[in-house]
Amino acid sequence: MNRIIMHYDMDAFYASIEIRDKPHLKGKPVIVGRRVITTCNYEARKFGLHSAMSVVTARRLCPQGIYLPVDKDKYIKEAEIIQNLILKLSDKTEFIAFDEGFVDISHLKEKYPDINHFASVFRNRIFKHTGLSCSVGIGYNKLSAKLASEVNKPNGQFIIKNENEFKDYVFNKDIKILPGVGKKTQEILRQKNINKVSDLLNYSLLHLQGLFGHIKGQLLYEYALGIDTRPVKKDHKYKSIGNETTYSRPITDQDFVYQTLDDIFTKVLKRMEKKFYHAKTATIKIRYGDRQTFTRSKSLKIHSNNKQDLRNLYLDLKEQLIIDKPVMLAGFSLSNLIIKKEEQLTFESVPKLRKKKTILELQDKINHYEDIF
Ligand code: TTP
Ligand code: MG
Repeated sequence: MNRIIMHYDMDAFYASIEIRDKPHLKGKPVIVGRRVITTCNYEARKFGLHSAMSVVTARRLCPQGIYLPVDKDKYIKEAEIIQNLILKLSDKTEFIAFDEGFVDISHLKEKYPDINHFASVFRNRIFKHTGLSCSVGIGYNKLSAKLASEVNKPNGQFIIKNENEFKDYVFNKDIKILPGVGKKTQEILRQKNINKVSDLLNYSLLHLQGLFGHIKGQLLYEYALGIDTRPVKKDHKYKSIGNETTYSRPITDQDFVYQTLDDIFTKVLKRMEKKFYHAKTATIKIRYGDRQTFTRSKSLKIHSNNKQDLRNLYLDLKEQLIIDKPVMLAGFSLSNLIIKKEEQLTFESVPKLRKKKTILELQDKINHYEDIF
């Protein structure tokens, strides 16, 4: 393999954290989410439960399940621990979700000639540090790595070494296995009798481009052949810091909604400070009872961590809110973030800051790979 790419994905991430912290839940169906399921463990999935299902339906299918609220702050902290561990292995990492990412491990070829062994070492190491299991796929590009990590999920690993192995594993699978093939694309493909990945190759590149446009048509054609030249992008920046509250009943009291937003704003600001972030853009979001969503964003000219700047931005957005019907959800976020650490350092504050190494700081600092893996 020229490139060796690993894709990792934590198993039933939020639910696994809850079970780790409440060991008496082990072996029971555990569901995380309030109105809809955010995630559930594999025991709960046996009852047909899955993310995005309403909790009302879930309770009907699995009344004996343990239903827990979402504790996002806790999960974010856990994600940071995992990401920091992975950054010790390679800084060529791309975190595509809280619990999932690609790592270019080509440089480890000599140290770990047996890739299967490496995958076990990696998974054991994550488990040792966090008490959580993950699934790993290793491939010759991002596509093969991502598909490989699904094969033996949960708590498993799989390797796709080259295009021939890709063909063996992927050709007979349903087209929905390919990234970018959502419901709409599937509909168009199935009308053309393209159901399996190999069926895509009954059509020419030009034909697929005619159906899906130049870029997507080419992508589908290449994916079907196992070709994927996308690099692992080093993008460790959190895209935003924010929070949303979903009410258990529709709220008509405007002041109550304002209070929720004020609370969220205060918390967001605290997290910003903790991480030495400077933000440029603020976004406010309301979802009404009729599922209509109202969002407004506003940006500063330059990044800032000045509380008053950010508060003014927030107040401007709050003024634009129209609360003329019941509200189901209220949210606020700061995005367009950068990290700046030129805060006045006193001698006393230095050791304290050192402890607060974040992913972003590590990204800048790691120029050698620790020998922990
Ligand atoms: P996933 O990796 O999609 O799911 P998972 O880790 O729970 O389960 P799996 O074993 O299949 O990987 O998502 C990671 C976490 O992100 C998940 O624990 C909950 C959260 N999440 C959401 O907040 N919203 C969503 O729509 C989904 C799918 C997940
Ligand atoms: Mg996962």
